[in-house]
Amino acid sequence: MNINKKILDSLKKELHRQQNHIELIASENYVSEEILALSGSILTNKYAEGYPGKRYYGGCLYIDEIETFGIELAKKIFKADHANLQPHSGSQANEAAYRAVLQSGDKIVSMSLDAGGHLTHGYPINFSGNTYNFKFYGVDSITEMIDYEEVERIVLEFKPKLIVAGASSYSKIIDFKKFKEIADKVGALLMVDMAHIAGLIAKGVHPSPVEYADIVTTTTHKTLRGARGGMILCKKEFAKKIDSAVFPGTQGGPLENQIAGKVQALCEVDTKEFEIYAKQIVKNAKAFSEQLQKEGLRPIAGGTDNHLINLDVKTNLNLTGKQAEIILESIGIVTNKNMIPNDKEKPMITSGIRVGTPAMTTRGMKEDDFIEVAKIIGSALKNQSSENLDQLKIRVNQICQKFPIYNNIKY
Ligand code: DSN
Repeated sequence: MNINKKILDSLKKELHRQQNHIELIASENYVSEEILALSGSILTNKYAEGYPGKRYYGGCLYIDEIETFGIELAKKIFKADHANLQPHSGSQANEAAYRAVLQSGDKIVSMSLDAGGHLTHGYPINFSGNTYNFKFYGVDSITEMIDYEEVERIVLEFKPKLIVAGASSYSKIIDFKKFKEIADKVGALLMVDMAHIAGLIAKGVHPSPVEYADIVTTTTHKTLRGARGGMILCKKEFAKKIDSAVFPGTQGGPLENQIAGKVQALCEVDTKEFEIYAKQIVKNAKAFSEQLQKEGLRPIAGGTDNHLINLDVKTNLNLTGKQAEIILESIGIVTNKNMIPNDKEKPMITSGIRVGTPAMTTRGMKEDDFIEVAKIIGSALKNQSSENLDQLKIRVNQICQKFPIYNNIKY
């Protein structure tokens, strides 16, 4: 192997970083070595525009076998009529989903970004906000949870063609049945972006949207712990439209190496071990949230039902999210600053941080370990003296050594 030295140096440092920090970014995870191998496999060489059995290129026999296997597995795991594994990302899955059922200018109701939604759910400078006409719901100012009566009021008034449920930073159960009832009142379609919670849904740890939603989009690399990319599930009647909206509507050649990594992830999801993993993610998040609250960080919506906790660091600790993120990174704990409901700070500053348990649960951490990490976080945010931070850095390092990852990888 003769990897360019500059790239190799950075790769080695990145491996060291991934092994030696506590990863709390709620949307990140550590994939298996099998998935790493497939993502970097010879499948990257192949063009396969089209779908299994109907490709624009020759030589797709084995590519077809892998993609068909994955489609069938995705349908089985999520009890879906149809699956498309080709979206390169969650954003492209959402773009294709909109394109499949909407015309430019059509009306959509979705969750606002500051309440926990996603850029592709209508943010003004994103393609979604530029192309379609969005109206947003937020969260109740007291409970900080979705107020379904308010969603219904907005939907009845705005009469959208599509409702989007799902979020990037919402810690409570989402009632998809309720969303479907609201959609039916105005004859709207329901799309669910389950990117964050797909792995929990796969194992019944969060209620599934699949029976209620016309279209379900997801990424494959968050709680699903697969190769980086997207996937779309839908009802039978939308299958053709979804497939054409992905290719040739919004994409060209599929990344078959990534698709193989998604299929391997689905094989891993389809095991008892993954069910134990998904349940542990939530148990860990609950224990983590309770201890973080004791440390003075205020969990938005009072706690968590899933894998993530959005924390207000302003009210009790008088920090911005940006400051908290920097302090924690200095001791080897990686989080991201995050808007909290009705945040007065700008998106690059924020009053909160978002943390999640999927990655460190993959490394084997249990409730007591997360309680220990919560205490370290509390101490770091309350006492930023260099003596304290140095001590905490040592404790973080001990935790990383106790829960090793990728020890077999040598670059
Ligand atoms: N960037 C992802 C997240 O962190 O939630 C959403 O796409």
